[in-house]
Amino acid sequence: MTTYDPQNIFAKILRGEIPNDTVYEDDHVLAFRDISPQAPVHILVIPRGAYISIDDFGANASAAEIKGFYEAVSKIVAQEGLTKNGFRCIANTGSDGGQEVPHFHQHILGGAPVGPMVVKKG
Ligand code: DGP
Repeated sequence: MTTYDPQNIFAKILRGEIPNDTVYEDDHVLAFRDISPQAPVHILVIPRGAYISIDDFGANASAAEIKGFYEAVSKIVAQEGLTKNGFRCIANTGSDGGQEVPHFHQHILGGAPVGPMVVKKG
């Protein structure tokens, strides 16, 4: 398994080395607006712990971290007014999943219909 790169951009954001537009934070997570939004609301939720991907997080995070992460997601979607019409959560993972930043992050997209889940190729 690849080792965590502490120089990835979200690690730098967590350390306060790069500014971000924070929408929520607590002991377990930081959530901020995506720099390149793909929907009217596009938020990234990241754990404070050093986890590369959703499978790394699920396998290696503590129960408190996992519970805290998903409790935060629920708070954020309520805070952003997304519970009435819905939203989409995406965790791109690895090269086939199109993951660009190797620190687990969950995208929350909403505020308008977000379109088909996957655009088929070929
Ligand atoms: P992914 O492809 O799932 O790894 O998505 C990475 C997302 O991170 C992408 O939508 C753009 C966003 N992003 C990259 N660099 C920054 C940054 O410095 N600040 C913020 N707010 N978002 C970033």
